[in-house]
Amino acid sequence: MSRHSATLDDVARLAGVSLQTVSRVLNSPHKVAARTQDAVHQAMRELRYVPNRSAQLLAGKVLPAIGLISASLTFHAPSQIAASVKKHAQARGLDVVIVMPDKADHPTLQAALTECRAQNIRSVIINLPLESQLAEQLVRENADIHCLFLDIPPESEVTSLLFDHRSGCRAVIDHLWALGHREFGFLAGPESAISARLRLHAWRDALHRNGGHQAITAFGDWSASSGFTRTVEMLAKKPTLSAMVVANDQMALGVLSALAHLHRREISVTGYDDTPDSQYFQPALTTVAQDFDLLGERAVACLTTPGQRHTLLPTRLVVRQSSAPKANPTPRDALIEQIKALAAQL
Ligand code: IPT
Repeated sequence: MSRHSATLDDVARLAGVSLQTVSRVLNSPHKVAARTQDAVHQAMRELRYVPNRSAQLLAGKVLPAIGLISASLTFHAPSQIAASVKKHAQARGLDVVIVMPDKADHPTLQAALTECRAQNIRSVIINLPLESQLAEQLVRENADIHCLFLDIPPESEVTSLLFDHRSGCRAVIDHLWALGHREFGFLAGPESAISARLRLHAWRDALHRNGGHQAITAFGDWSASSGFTRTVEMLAKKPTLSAMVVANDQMALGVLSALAHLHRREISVTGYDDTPDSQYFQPALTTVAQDFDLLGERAVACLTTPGQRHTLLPTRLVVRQSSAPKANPTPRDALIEQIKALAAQL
């Protein structure tokens, strides 16, 4: 039997639609009903249809691909998000071109969008922390590209898909408060990151709402090593703190390690993200879950079938062993801690 490659005609015949519909599914899926898109993708999978990208590019066609302009994939959350976007795009017959800029300023982002345009991509997910003004400027200057933003202030006037940080942050503080904690260490993400800022403000709000005001703040860079270093510094400054509220699980990993080194395992720790590894931290991490698989699915759906402008996804507190009732120190313990703190300052 001869093994000829399936053509778009074959796909149309199997899906029971016209050739024009197939081409619309590939080039402007938002104009086609979701059921028809599914039938066409199903036929493509069955026939193992492979588009000839070079011919499409030469013909100046918009490719069945989306762009993902992402924060560094060395971080757990953006890499989970990229994996999810890839999975859900693939299920819709779409390729994903990932651009990972080293900066998030206007020229760098404009260059990333120009690169997408050069590859005939007209739908792009942007998972980089951007101020509203910059996001709005990019949308104005690239009207031919449909941009969806994942890390911008909620009030921005552009299409966004964000997690509800307020409920997650409040749940963490209320949980620790109910366990008797009153002296907090807030370990925020980098000051330039929108999500870090939002989380810090929401923790402070929730703390004040409970009538508390005892918190010291430090800023990490999302990495485990910054979690380790900041914890040592924060405890030297305030040895009596009993709970560390951390802006992501990766930094929380470093916090747990520092507390083990300092023999301060009685201090409660909470993270943020609930990446799949977090339940295997020692102790298993209490954290705020952001469902990155759902985020990827909704992001791809939003680009192929545009709907509402601002979507807020829920967050959920996951309680594990790293948060516990505040330990009541014996006077002797308290004295030892004071001596250690003094020694650390020498
Ligand atoms: C955000 C993560 O919560 C955080 O852990 C860090 O990885 C950051 O991304 C990197 O940019 S999630 C983002 C969609 C706000």
